[in-house]
Amino acid sequence: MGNVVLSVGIMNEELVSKLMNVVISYDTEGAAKAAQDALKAGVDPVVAIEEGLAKGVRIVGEKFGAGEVFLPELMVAVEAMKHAMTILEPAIKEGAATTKSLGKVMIGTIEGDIHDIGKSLVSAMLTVAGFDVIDLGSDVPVEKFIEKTREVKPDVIGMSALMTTTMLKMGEVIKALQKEGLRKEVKVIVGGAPTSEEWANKIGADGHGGDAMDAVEVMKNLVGHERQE
Ligand code: B1M
Repeated sequence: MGNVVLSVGIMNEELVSKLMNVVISYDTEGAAKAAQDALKAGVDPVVAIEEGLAKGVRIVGEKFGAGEVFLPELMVAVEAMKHAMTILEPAIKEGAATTKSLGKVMIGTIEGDIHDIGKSLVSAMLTVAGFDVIDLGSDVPVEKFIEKTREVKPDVIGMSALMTTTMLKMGEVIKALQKEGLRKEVKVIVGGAPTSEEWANKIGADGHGGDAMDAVEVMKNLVGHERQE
């Protein structure tokens, strides 16, 4: 019995590695099949994304940062990831909670920044957890966050930034919320690779999410809904 469990575990590990490898090897054609195989074998789609696809894209990203690969290659790696995501993301959303909404979250990647993969994963996980999510997309101007806050009246605003240059805009949104008298009505959480707990404190945000799972827990705490299990 123990052996059976172990072999299933190993098979899953192989399928997750396969997902990392389709990205690293720019295999856009094999990506959807690798995602389907993983789902068929019962791999959690969030694990498939975080431990497979995202790991692969970060490895290519490191090579890009080191000048070993160039933007067109990074873009093909992203394309492979996105092919697989079209299979995995709906599988995440199938598990969405149908009970009473935990609250309204408005989320977007900050102005000047087009990185939206992590933000979309956070959106999907929040939907699954039972939040109503208004996703503003990427490259969202400071003014749009303000305008939409007035219109949508979210409980929480989530901002994502992947670049050290664009993360500065997060502070501008918070200042603008203060200036417009909206800050007290809404909680603010920030996330994305260059951000941190310290950064969140520095700019006066209410919380920081390290990854998609963490973001869900932080949001639940912010709106006063601890997980009831
Ligand atoms: Co770009 N890029 N990129 N890129 N890219 C980075 C960020 C970089 C670190 C790569 C590097 O140099 N090593 C670097 C930034 C350097 C810096 O800031 N100092 C960089 C650069 C420089 C650029 C360009 C400027 C390159 C160029 O044009 N010369 C350009 C930027 C254009 C722009 O935005 N104006 C650019 C373009 C691109 C692509 C288009 C090719 C593509 C983006 C495609 C897309 O998103 N649609 C891309 C990619 C893929 C990356 C890397 C490789 C991977 C990002 C990613 O998708 N990760 C990235 C390197 C890296 O991050 N290591 C890099 C997978 C994703 C699941 O993880 O986004 O971290 P992540 O999200 C996580 C957490 O961060 C967290 O949860 C998510 C899930 O666990 N999280 C939140 C994210 N948002 C959150 C919000 C929350 C809570 C948690 O609450 C609200």
